[in-house]
Amino acid sequence: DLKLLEEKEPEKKDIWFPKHISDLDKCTHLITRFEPDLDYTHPVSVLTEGNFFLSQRSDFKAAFGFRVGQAIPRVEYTEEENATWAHVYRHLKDLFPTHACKEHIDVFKLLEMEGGFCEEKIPQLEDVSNFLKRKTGFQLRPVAGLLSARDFLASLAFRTFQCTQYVRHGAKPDHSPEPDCIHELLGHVPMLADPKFAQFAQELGLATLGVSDENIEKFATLFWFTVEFGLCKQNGELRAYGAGMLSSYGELQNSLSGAPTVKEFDPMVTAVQEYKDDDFQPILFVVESFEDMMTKMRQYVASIDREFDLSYDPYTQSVKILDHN
Ligand code: HBI
Ligand code: FE
Repeated sequence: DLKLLEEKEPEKKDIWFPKHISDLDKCTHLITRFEPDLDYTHPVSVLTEGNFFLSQRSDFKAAFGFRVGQAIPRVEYTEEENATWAHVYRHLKDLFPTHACKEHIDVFKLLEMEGGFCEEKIPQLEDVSNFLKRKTGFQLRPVAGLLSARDFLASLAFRTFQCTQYVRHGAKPDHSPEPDCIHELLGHVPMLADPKFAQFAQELGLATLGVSDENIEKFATLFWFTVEFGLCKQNGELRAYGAGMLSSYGELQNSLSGAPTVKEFDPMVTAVQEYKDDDFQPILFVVESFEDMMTKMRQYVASIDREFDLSYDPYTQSVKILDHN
């Protein structure tokens, strides 16, 4: 049976993937209707059809022209945008002490002391990126929208987080149909400033380099149920560490309400769990600890038949391919 044979093929070396951090300039494949070569001088009404939340024209230009190593251009957010941020920030801060994991709570305090976080204004990505670099070596890179899972995951291998810079529309402050900077800043950034979590995110990224589309989909699903919607156990209680929860009042409250079915994280099972993103998550996975999550993920990664091994060299910010036939 041809299909079965194909499925057993080990991962080949001929799928292109970034080898050096500067190769991330080529990992900008958007899966929205926005393409880098699209003329962004088109009237906003054309570009934003079905994307009502897109309001910052300048951010798109910044993201399209961005090259590794450049400073992230500063954005002048409107009063309305800052008000949207303040609304979300205020409400979530009430829930964090009882719902967020310890790591998120600890880093959030630091972000307010030294990372430029405050209720009144949306922090600038450049300042936040510099904060992250000091904590874990992660950095932000501006991106114009939803990227392909392959490109998005590959950037994690280089401790780079592709981060949107625009803000959801103020008419629906509690909901964003696609990631916006409120989601990235309140949900992802605090976790990426935690050393153990940063290590997990990078290893997940490294595991995806050069794998088949089928495996990319599995890793994207693992990403979904960990980085986006993961729960952990701390002091005998459930706590949220997933950015999709930590950046949404409704989702965060719902996640610990008893409503979702909570299953034990098991990469083999989790990787093929179906999910949707149009309502509160009905199924969540819980990890015993970040160490436990890492151990299980490493076992899963080892089970994937990639034709080569990789090692990451932090001095040169590049990956080396180690052949093992
Ligand atoms: N692109 N900009 C951006 N932000 C994300 O959070 C994101 C993405 N592309 C894919 C993705 N997340 C995940 O759903 C997984 O497919 C990796
Ligand atoms: Fe996200």
